[in-house]
Amino acid sequence: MDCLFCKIVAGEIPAEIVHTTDRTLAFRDISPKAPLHVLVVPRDHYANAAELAAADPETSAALVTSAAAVAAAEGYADYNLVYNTGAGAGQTIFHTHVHLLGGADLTGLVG
Ligand code: DGP
Repeated sequence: MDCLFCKIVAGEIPAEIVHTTDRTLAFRDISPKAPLHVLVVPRDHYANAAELAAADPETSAALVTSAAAVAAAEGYADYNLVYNTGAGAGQTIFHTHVHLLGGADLTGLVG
């Protein structure tokens, strides 16, 4: 399978990795949309967040706890987590990932 994030997990493509667990990898987005913009991915390949949650709820939860650990380490008490699901919603990489955004003002969008 030709998957960019599987290659980052495997160390075949470089990324600025900021946090790892046995289930997850977190690295900075190549095109940051906020002062803090990190992607947290499962080591195993699932196309989207719902597929991951159905197949492996522990790893699904681990994405959130990993994101919280990164936010805390980077000094962000407040942050947003975004899962794009489907091309129409802006998903471009079909290896599930959560966007951790800190310092972005999304309050007018969803709050
Ligand atoms: P999405 O649109 O939700 O599928 O988000 C994919 C994100 O992946 C997007 O914000 C840009 C980021 N991205 C794409 N290619 C690379 C890459 O090679 N390295 C890193 N670190 N991020 C990438």
